Amino acid sequence: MPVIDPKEHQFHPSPSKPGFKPPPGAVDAHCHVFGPGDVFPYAPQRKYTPKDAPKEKLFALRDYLGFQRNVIVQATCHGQDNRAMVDALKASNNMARGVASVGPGITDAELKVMDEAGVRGVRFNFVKRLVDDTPREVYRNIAAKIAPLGWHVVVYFEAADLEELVPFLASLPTMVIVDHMGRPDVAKGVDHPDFERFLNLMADNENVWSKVSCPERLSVQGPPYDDVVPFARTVIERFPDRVLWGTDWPHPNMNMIGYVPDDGLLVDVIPKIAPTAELQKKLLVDNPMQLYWCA
Ligand code: 0GY
Repeated sequence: MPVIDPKEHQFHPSPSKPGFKPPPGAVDAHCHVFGPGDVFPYAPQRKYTPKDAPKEKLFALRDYLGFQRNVIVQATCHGQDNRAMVDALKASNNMARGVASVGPGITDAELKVMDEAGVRGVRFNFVKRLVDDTPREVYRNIAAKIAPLGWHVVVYFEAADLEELVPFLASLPTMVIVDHMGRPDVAKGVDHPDFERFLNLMADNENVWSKVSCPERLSVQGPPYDDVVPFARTVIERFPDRVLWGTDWPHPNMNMIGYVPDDGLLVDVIPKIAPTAELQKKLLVDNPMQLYWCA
C-alpha cells in the first residue's frame, strides 16, 4: 500500500472501502473541518497550520465510509473562531452536531446562537503542544455557563497528566467526554497503572464518557493498529453505554507519525474493539444519538 506523505496531503486522497459496514444511522463522533483558509482564516495563535479540509470533503467521506452523521469538533488551529465548524453544521441538513472552543467572555446570547446551529459542547484542551495553558477557574466558569443548555465538556489530555486533572474533571457539573481514551501509552500495556487510573475515572464518575478513537495516534505498530485494540475493547466492554467512536478526519499533526491514515482501515478496527452487533450499535448509533440528537 503506498505511503501518503503528510507534507503533501492533509488527508488520504483515496481511502480504501472498509470491509466493516457500520449499522444504519452510524455517527462519526470525532472529526474536524479546516478552513478553507481564505474563507475561514486559521487562528494567529495556532500551533500548526493545516492544509484545507472543507466540509464538502468531510460529508463525502461520511457517505463513502457508510456513516450518516458527524460530530465536528473545533480544532485548535481555528482557535476560538468557530465559524468554519458552525458553517459546516448549517450545511449538514441536521446531520452534524458541533463542539466549540470558547473563551471566558462568551455570552449567553452567543451560546444560544451556537446551540441553534447544533453545537452541543465545548472542548477543554490540556495538550501542551496544541494550546497555551488556561487557568482552571476560566474552564470552571465556562462549564457553569454551558451547563444550563444541557451541553457537555469534551476534554483532551495525555495519560501522564490525568492524575493531576482528576479532581478538576470530577468537579465538572456536566457530562464529560474524554478524547481518545485519555491518550494511553500503549507500549506500557493495558494493565499499566496509568490506564487503570483512566478506567477508574470512568468507574468513579458516571458522567464521564470516552471516545475510543485515534488508533493511528496511539499505535506504536501502525496499521492495522492491533496494539491499540485491547485498550479500546476494555473501555467498550466495561462501559458500553458511555463510548463514542470517530475517524478524527482530517487527522491533524500526522507529520509526527509520518504517514496519512487510510480512513477505511480505521473503520475496520471497529469490529475488533466492539465485536458484537449490539456493542457496535451502542458505540456508533445509540450513544452518540443520545448525547447529540436527543434535544
Ligand atoms: C485531534 C488531535 C489533535 C489535534 C487537535 O484540536 C486539535 O488541533 O485535536 C492532535 O494533534 O493530537 O483530536 O484532532
